[in-house]
Amino acid sequence: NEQQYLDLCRYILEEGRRKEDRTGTGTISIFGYQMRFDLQEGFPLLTTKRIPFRLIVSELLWFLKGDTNLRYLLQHNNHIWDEWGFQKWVESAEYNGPDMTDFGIRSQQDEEFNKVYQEQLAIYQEKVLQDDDFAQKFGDLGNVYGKQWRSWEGADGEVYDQIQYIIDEIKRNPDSRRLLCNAWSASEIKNQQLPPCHYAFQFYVANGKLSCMFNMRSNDVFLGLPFNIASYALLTHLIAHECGLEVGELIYTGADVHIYSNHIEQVEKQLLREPRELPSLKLNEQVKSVFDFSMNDIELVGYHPHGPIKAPVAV
Ligand code: THF
Repeated sequence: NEQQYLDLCRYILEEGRRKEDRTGTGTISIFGYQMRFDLQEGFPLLTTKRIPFRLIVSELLWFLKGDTNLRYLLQHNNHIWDEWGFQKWVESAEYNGPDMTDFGIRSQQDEEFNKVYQEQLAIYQEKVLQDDDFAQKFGDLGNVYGKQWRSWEGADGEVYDQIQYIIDEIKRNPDSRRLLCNAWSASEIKNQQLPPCHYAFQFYVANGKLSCMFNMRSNDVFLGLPFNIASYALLTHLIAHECGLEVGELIYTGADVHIYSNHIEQVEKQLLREPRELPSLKLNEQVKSVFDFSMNDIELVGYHPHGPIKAPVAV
């Protein structure tokens, strides 16, 4: 199971081509890759480095609420999206603090600047948490995942809940080939702080088991991919739970699959480690609806990973 992830890392290190990217960091990249995880073998969370599972849970619950505002994530001590909200704030006309141009790159290269940046980021986080108006204006990432999943605005002016449709349809017509959610909207790109990386996913029911395939246009293999695999595995478990199904396979399809040039040492370090037994997932049996789960209803059992490996995120 986990070996597939390590094989992908090795393959990119060997075959990847150097490519510059939007963030200015530089990557080595391949195009087109697929992996299959049998969810019956255990929950696919990496054991060769510690992944903070609670961040995956709170991010998925945030998507499922249809929320696109950072406030919920900050309330749950989840900071994986902070940089994108902060970027919106410092690029706005109302920001008049110290210059934050290219803060992602500069904070890694210039220690003096990093201090000022950390101060500004802390002020921003505090305002999103405390100030309702500020949070509405600058804490929102635009029409990102939560919005597209739960309240897609159709050209007909109607609002569509794609997740509710999938759940209803699985119960009504499990053989359907339309159990699909699409987050990519040509007309919304300009309103999104970051256009969706995992842009579509589809479910499939056979032999009483629910499988899921998700597609990524662009994938940060060291930081993002372990989160993405675990997140879609969790979503598959939640929907299977509500629909009275077992879990089947999780299938990943990636397009531009890359390792950032400042993650290579970390990947090499991780490749020296032996995978351990996978954990398993325990859901609170009392909760039925996918939309009623909270943090305490979702528990990981038997997770004994190697230590964490830190790396900077490219913005
Ligand atoms: N942009 C980039 N460059 N990489 C991504 O993975 C990424 N994401 C989301 C949006 N844009 C992206 C955000 N998801 C981490 C994990 C997932 C993220 C962003 C950051 C991260 O830093 N993880 C750390 C732990 C962080 C912590 O403890 O707070 C780790 O070590 O795993 C792709 O979905």
